Amino acid sequence: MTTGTLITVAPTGAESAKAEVPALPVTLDELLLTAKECEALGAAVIHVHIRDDEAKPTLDQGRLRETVAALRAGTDLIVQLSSGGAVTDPEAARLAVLDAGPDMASCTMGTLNFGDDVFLNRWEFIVDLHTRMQERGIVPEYEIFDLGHLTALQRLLGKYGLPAGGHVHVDFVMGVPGGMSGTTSALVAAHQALRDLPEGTTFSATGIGRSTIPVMLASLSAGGHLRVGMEDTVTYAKGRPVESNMQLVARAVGFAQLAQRPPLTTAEARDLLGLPTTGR
Ligand code: KMH
Ligand code: ZN
Repeated sequence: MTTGTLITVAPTGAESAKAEVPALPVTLDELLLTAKECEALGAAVIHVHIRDDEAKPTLDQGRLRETVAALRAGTDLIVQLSSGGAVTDPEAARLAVLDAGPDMASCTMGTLNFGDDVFLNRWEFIVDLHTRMQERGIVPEYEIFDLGHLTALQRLLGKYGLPAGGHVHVDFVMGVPGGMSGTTSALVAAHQALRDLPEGTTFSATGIGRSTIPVMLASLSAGGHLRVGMEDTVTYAKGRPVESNMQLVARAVGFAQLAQRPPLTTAEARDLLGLPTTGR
């Protein structure tokens, strides 16, 4: 049965510079305001990267904890911290993200070229992330940048068991130079490959840059969920910079409603993802 649509907002990311994208939320106040407004529009999950006082990406433990606490106090959103960080972040700092006690954390399922950089995700590192999340009751979102990442996920679950909560949720991140393309045919291929994962596995999809709209439409039509936000897209339409994350969430909500799959509430999203009914 097709359900409503889980909408995740990824408001900041690690790649865009505040100087080039002034609307990017980089301070805790900006992030919290964005979170509240996106929740009011229909987002249920927030995928969080944080910045330092110079607006540079950071995995500072104090800031991460403060951010989780502020989002919990100010919203009902499911808080998903990025364990991917920036391509320059060391593995130890990426693992330590879990110490901030989020509801969820991302877990990228393999190494890939990432534009001109390399996003390194060694097998042993993936195993560490997965098993530590199991031990701590943190629900992973497995980030799938390429088809082979689904094969790696099948291997991971076969060897180390299901994630906390017992439900498997993946996110297809499409259109990164070095990963799968942001096209309907790539989404169909990834969707078909889910057959090899546990029954009931759910997926979201996001298309980087101009692939955002084709990926959204393809995901909705295939029964998938949506991730949108300025981490992935800073241009709303040709020649029009994104004004705010709310603009992107509002568009996703409109598309979901057109598909007669309205946004899931945070309570419904918790149920779907195998999270406890209320936050920590
Ligand atoms: N910033 C990318 C290198 C994640 O959040 O887990 C990694 C990324 C994936 O954004
Ligand atoms: Zn991210």
